Amino acid sequence: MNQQHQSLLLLDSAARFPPPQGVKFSYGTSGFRADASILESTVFRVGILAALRSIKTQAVIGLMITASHNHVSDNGVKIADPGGEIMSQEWEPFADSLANASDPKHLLQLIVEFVKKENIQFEGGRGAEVFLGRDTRPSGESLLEAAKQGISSIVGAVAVDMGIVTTPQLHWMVRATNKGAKASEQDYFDQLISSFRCLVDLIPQGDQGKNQEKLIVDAANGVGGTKLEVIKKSIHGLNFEVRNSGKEGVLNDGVGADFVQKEKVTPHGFGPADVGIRCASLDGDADRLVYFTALPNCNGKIELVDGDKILSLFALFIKEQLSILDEANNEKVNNLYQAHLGVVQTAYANGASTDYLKQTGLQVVRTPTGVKYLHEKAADFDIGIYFEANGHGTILFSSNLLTWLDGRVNELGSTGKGSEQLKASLRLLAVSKLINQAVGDALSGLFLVEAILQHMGWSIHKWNKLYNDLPSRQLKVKVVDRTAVVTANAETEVVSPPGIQEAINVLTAKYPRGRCFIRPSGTEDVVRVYAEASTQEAADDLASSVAKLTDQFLGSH
Ligand code: NG1
Ligand code: ZN
Repeated sequence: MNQQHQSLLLLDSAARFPPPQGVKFSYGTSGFRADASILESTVFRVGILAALRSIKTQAVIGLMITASHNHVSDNGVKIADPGGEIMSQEWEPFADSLANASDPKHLLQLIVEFVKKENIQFEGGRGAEVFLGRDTRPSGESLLEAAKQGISSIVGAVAVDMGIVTTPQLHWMVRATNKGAKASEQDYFDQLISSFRCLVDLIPQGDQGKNQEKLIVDAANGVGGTKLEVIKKSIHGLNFEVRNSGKEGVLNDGVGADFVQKEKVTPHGFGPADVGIRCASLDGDADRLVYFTALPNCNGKIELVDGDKILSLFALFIKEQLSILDEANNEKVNNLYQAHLGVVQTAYANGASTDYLKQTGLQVVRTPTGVKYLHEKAADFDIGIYFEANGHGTILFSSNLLTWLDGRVNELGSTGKGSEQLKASLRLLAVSKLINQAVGDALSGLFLVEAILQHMGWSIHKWNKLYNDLPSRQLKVKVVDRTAVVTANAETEVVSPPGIQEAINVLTAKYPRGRCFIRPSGTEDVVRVYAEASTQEAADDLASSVAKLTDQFLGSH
């Protein structure tokens, strides 16, 4: 390639996307997020980054335009790596410096240096290919155009527009394409529907068809609603209704998983007629899922079934299947495989859920907040289940285990023996196909929850009684510089500024079952305070006194 031509192309296109003055962008917990009106230059530059990453990895890369559960006037952009997982942290500093480069010349210089440092080879290999997706935000259209311009300012790079998709769909498409599998949206739907069917067909005789009461899904007026309507046309064995599907009503405004989880009240569009019914909420880009049921005579108050409880349900089901296989292991010594099952949580997981999981004998690991940490840790297990309390999570299966399960199915299927083991193997394989292996996915999570509830013959009430959540409270504190808060030990301890952790400890010790921590948000310019205790009043009290403390130490605006 002609280097001069490439440089001129970059300079020329970058000049059309000047960065806003006085704004500092940071590739946070989930990419860049800001008010949509100031994001064009950032999205353009992430387009360049995506193309470079595609050349470097010699694979298809994803670029998703979404601000998830945030306000409709916000938007954001993030990258999906070749396996569909979120972008490697190694490239985050480059993303930050690209987004903050002051002018085209500076931008070009950064790119030239980085290409050299990373030894990105423009010649010889395949050209860059980037899949683009966006959620339903009106600003998505022009930001998508900016991304396309960024991509095409790398010579030979190709952008493929996947249209309006959920975040997990785009990640799934990238992963499937790079694995050489079928990767269209219809293929995604087909895989989801057929693996759900498989799980329902494997429900023990007698329990089939139980728990068939209607499910109502609040789709946050986002992209998940439209997709669910499509699935509804072809899925059997599930009776559900979609509300807040986005035809009217504002995205994430009084609706959706984030609202329901934080406010603990029913979303708009739900009323007294829905009391007691099993309900689910997605967030705006359908990568978070929570369940709830409205309480009688309580003005919209709900019983919340959060990500921790979804995790617990998944863990129980998988553990049950593994113990069926373990029994077989005991009989057939020559076919041993000790599958290592682990669950991964963050400090936001309700303390009662962690206790419960440990009591059932599961290995529980804690990581800092952020999908990148959870996902990475979960990948260490044969089956790693991770969830954030807010409803983002999935189950990862190791390829070793999947190969072993395939072998079991072939063997057991041909001898016709061991039908329980055969069923358990088939169930695990179906879960691995149903649940998104790239990233947390509200749609696949929802169908797995529904299949397991049918399998167990459980109502949402029975499920919710697995354990009782400890009351908790989350607060945000605006400070001058949130990066002044430095944490350790999976964000449960503050190491800087000095003295604050000791003060938090003193306050926390006053409350029975008290637990409290603060950390800088990766997606908002705030410090978050989390507190839990044996009563709601105590949790509220603890949270507000630690918020005050944070304000004293870090100074408010
Ligand atoms: P930050 O803003 O870093 O707390 C929030 C969520 C994360 C994760 C990201 C991505 C909480 C407390 N934090 O991150 O769990 O979901 O957004 O959207 O819910
Ligand atoms: Zn989301």
